[in-house]
Amino acid sequence: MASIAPIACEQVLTFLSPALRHGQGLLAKLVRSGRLHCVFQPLVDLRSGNIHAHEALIRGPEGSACYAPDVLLDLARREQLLQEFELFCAYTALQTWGQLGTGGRLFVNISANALVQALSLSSTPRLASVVRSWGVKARMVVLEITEHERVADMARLCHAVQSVRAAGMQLALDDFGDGRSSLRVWSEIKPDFVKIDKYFVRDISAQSQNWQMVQAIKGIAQVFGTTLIAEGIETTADLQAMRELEIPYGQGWLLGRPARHTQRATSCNDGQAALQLEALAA
Ligand SMILES: [Ca+2]
Repeated sequence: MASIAPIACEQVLTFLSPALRHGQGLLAKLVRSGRLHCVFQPLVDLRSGNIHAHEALIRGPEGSACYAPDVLLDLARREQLLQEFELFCAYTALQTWGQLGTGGRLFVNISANALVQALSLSSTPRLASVVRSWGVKARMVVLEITEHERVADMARLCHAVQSVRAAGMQLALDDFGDGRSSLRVWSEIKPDFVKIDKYFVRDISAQSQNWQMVQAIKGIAQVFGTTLIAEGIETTADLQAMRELEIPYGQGWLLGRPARHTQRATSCNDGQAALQLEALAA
């Protein structure tokens, strides 16, 4: 499948800053050339084996040094385009999802600061109508809040969160427990989902302390009424542990790698291909 067509890229760029539209750095040029694309990684219901949603991830040109998202984010920082680039990635994810037409739930990454900026650039009704115009239902969108930097203004973030909910979208807190995703943000924005950082999930059966940490996170989730998602499930032992801990959703290479198309994951039920693509047609 081709990358985002240049004409579609133009549509996304009209929402963004002149700095990204006219910048002369490598990242700004990559963005304008339409050479970035999205891949989608499944999030799986660990009880039923159905695919619950996909997370959109940005990628640079294949085979280039700019393929990995961390490299792209570093370039964006150096060109002082970080928040603009994040918004470009979020819009690109939504637009690509609309083009795919699978209709399932989509998790889209965005930092707290970029979210605040997005809602200062565009009103909530306008954002909602743009998402609709790309063929994506707002109620099928979950914004994953990341914290690349400490949240500068919690009051503005809470206001932005209210706007997101008013537009019909849900919220998730990304990478909880990695040191950048804080309990304060959890308690302030009360996300629908919290993603437990892979640090606590990988090889958990050999790490009794991590087992206790995940149990503690479950306790917090019960207080706030939050649904948990385990990141980084890479082995059947990790999967078994998450099921024993009754974590409802999971993500990781065992369950499905990022791909340009939505896909069937194969390892949820001990190797049986039990995942149902019909789950995408929510
Ligand atoms: Ca994420």
